[in-house]
Amino acid sequence: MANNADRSIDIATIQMLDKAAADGVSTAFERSAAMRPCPIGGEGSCCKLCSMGPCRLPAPKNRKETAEEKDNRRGICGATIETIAARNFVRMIAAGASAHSDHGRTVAEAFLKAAKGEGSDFSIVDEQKLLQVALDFGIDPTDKSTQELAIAVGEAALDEWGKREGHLRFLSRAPLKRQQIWKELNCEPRAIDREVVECLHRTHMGVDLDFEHLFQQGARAALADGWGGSMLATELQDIMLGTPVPVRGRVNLGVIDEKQVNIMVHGHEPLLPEMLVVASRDPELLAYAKSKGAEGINLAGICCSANEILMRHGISLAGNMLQQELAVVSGAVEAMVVDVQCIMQSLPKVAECYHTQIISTSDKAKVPGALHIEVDDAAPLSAAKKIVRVAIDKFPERASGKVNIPEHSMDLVAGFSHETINYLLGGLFRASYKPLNDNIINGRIRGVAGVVGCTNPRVKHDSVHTTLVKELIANDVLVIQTGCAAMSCAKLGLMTPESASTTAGPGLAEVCETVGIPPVLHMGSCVDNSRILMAATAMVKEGGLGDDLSDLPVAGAAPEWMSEKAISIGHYFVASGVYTVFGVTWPTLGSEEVTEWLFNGMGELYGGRWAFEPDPHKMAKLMIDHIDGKRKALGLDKAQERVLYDMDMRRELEAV
Ligand code: NFS
Ligand code: SF4
Repeated sequence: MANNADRSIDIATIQMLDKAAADGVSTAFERSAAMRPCPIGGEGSCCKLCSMGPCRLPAPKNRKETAEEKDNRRGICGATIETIAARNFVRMIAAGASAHSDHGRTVAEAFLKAAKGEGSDFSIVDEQKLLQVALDFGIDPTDKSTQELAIAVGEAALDEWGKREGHLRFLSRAPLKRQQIWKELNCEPRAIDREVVECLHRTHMGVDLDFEHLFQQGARAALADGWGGSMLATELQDIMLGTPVPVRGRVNLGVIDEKQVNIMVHGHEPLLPEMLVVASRDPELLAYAKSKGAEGINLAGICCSANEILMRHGISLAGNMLQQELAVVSGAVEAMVVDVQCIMQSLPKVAECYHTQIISTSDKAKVPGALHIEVDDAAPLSAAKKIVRVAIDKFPERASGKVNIPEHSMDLVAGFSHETINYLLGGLFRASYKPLNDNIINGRIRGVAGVVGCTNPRVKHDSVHTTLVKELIANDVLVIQTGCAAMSCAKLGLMTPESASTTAGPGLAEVCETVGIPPVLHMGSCVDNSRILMAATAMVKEGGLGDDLSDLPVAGAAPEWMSEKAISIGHYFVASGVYTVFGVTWPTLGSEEVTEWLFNGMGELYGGRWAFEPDPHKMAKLMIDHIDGKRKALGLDKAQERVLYDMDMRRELEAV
């Protein structure tokens, strides 16, 4: 049997993996050890787009192929390895962009209902942001009531998915030079749905057969995600649910409470989770929980649903993607409520071993073996109450002999929206990015890195994220995070302001201590990567760091990525001018030419480029070298030594 300590650096995870083994429960960790990834598909050399194939085109192993051999390496239709690898990649972008954007659409529909007052549980909470979005949309707010403005914004927002003319409205938020680059490359997204559809059309058998031209459409769809679907999701959620401000919370499986009814919310769209927050505090339901012998109702989250309610309410994070099965394995979870994305089909199977009820809630996603309680996205409170009731009814079924909750959990501070960073650094009355820019210019902060994305059992859980991030902050790079990556680092204590003095380099630590922020900032869920775009744009607009996103001393990474959404995110960062490094594996390695284009050629056009490096130390070096290169180009290159995060420093951190 594999040693579970080799599978994760997280004590709570290892403890639950041991329990799963003892309980005879299979987990993704174990299945991943048993499943050898297909090497041909893994490198993007397999095409299954038509029934003349599937065609497999692996390069010869252990030797360089001749030019003639390579030219003959073709699918039945004659497709080259470049076309096949690029088509596969662009389809990943399309799927990822559609996931984020369809989430955005759900939010926009609920937003318009709320604006119209059509029996919605939601209302307009952040009027300042409503006004900002209206102005960015070119809507004149004069003589409009809040309701009229919200309706105008909601209708304009929904048009972004299918309008017939023009380009996405939020593109105008980007620095002018970036907008010019997009225009010259003819990759400005027109309407969100259209770009995804065009990806699928152009990658259909026998359509766009020029790989560089395929990537132009890939960029359009990815930008339609970052500056479209994701940004719309974030902004409309903020207007309806509140823009996050710093909030304390806790993270890891230890937040499951033996004495309470435990409800895990898992998935992505925040509308139902918001209402579960309300329902879990409902006096009637609390009394009902007590009548069943529980002390209360404990709501906690997995994946991005968790990040959303953490950011706005300080609700605890139970864990990241790979911990979803393990929460159930604790034996103390009454219900796991899922909607869309990153839901493992194994959950009902794991739940069979305990008393946990898996509840699916989205009209888009059913899970065999789960109880389906469909939620009307405009009025989810009654569904939320029904769900909480189901969970409470499960409490008496809990078998105490099967309960073993990890003790481990950690404090964190989250809620760093782009607006919050503005206020924190500049003060409420003169909100500004100037202090951040100044500290980058004077070298206290070397640069900024966005470290985002999933967890993946192909690498040691949480270890690539945390090793990379520790090395970055030790080198005075301020780290901003979203998604599952954020939870990996939070679990290690890197998201407390106190951690700055022991983990950050002297310059970064000084800034963090002065402002009272952690060296690693939690910016939210994966659609909230759009907050990172806005923060980077604000840095450009503040001045002193160049006139485009590609001039900034910043870099991005998804060290443990697994989902197609991560590829879409990476591609919109690259197409926005950001150097972006992925770990685990790289899906175009089957074509040297395509890979070379993404890693270098793309940089000449877009100013941003991809890189692949699974080793976190080397990844840190790539990112820091890139940041230093940008500093040099800006004339900010005072010599700085790279600090390697050594064992002593690591022990010191683990001791806190
Ligand atoms: Ni992002 Fe969020 Fe996590 Fe990856 Fe899945 S939860 S949208 S895709 S696994 S970071
Ligand atoms: Fe093979 Fe071409 Fe069909 Fe792909 S599209 S499966 S390469 S024949």
